[in-house]
Amino acid sequence: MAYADLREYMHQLEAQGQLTRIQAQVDWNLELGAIMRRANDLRQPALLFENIKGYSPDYPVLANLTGATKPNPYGRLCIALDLPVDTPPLKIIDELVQRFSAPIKPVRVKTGPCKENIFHGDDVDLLKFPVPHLRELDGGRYMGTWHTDINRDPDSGWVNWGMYRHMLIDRQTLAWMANPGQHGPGIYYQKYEARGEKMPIAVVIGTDPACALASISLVTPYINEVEIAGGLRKKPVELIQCETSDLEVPATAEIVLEGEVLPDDRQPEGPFGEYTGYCSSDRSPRNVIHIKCITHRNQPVLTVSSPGKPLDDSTYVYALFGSAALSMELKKLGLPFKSICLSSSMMAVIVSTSETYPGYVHTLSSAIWGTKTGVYRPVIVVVGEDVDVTNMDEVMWALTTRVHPVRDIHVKKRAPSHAIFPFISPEERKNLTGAAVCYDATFPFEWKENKPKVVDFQHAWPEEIQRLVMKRWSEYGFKG
Ligand SMILES: Cc1cc2nc3c(=O)[nH]c(=O)nc-3n(C[C@H](O)[C@H](O)[C@H](O)COP(=O)(O)O)c2cc1C
Ligand SMILES: [Mn+2]
Repeated sequence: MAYADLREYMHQLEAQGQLTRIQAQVDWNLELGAIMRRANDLRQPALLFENIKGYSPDYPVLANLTGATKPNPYGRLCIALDLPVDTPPLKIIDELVQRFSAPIKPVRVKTGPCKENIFHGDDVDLLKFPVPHLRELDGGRYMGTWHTDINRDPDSGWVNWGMYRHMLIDRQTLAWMANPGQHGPGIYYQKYEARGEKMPIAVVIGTDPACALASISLVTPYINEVEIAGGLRKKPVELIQCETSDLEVPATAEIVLEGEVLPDDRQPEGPFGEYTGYCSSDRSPRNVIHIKCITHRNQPVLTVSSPGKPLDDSTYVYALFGSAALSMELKKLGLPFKSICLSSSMMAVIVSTSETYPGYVHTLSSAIWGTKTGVYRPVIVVVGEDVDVTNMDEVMWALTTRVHPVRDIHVKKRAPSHAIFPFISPEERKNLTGAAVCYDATFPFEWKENKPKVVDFQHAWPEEIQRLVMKRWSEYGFKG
């Protein structure tokens, strides 16, 4: 079932006991963020803040949309994707691969609820929305934390959707954390700024879940994420034209900010809590979006997420999308592997495979580091096919029992580094050089039949005994 808009998803969450309405008055300054984090840590439902200090109830905030649930942390993501709430992560990754492989083109509409209110020029006021200051460490109020940034490659038909954080600078200006390796920023730096031109951009907040999720899908360049969103929801996204540019936005969005990024225009942005679980990047001059026009629905719902230490409310979900994208890239290269999963903090890639030739682990890890999704993953762990890449107990067991400290730790010096990596030195942070490591947690190829034998139910008894025991399980008196 495709959700027509954010509100349908909200209603579905509520119907499944996955939405809490908070009617008590809450301060947007730190209190809201603290409630979000604690509710997430306690695996509480998504939160609809209906009474924010200094704001009318007509301006609610929806938080923890994909926050961790129990017992399956991915329960709300499952609802967003219309999957059974107990779908395990590897099944979700498989489903994502299938839906990414079946993109659906959008359709155009002439009218839509996102145009219920339209403000131009001096009437543009971002402060009319209850934008939260989430954590004390954050450099300001963040208005883009669960949204879609839309920009167009001027030389081709490519329209990119990405989610890049925005700090509020003033009532008409947002900062833009535009990391050069990302697609939207890449289009800007390589095309618009290089030519001294300003770039139209639309910041779309509060869409049906597929649109926000497509914006973090990590798919390869020249793919229009709007088609990925169509594939995710199994129905075309309805797009409507912006008021001040030829960009198109989802017609049912809650809030649309239409703006421009000017060349060589920077203002201080950050710091902000990040997916690594730390606040590592400095306050630095970053790109700026000048908002020319706001359109919004009546009673617009502002969506908010708060990245941080795993499991946070959003980036551990982002890891599954990265896993699906990476899996597709390795399959395209014809490299055999069983499963792949980015760890929840996105710093590690865990991949299971059986070695097809001596040194295959190097082929696989080099290929991962050669993709956009893999380039900034400083840790790769290669495990045998018997290890579940999503089960950290099993991964740790393989790491501590199969990695020979001298033979199996392969360090890549001066690997590309992201400014937000917590472990790099101040010098490395300046140069954006760091290091990466591949842990080969497989036994050497040449050991062949002499590999140590695993002692668990599947490996330590003959199959007929396993079958017999499973068949007679209830006869022994077991209930589960
Ligand atoms: C909550 C959240 C915040 C994010 N913020 C940023 C950001 O500020 N800058 C950035 O480059 N990527 C950020 N990302 C990651 C990108 O959205 C993600 O890499 C996406 O694939 C980018 O789109 P692109 O591949 O089309 O560039 C964020 C992801 C999430 C889930
Ligand atoms: Mn992209």
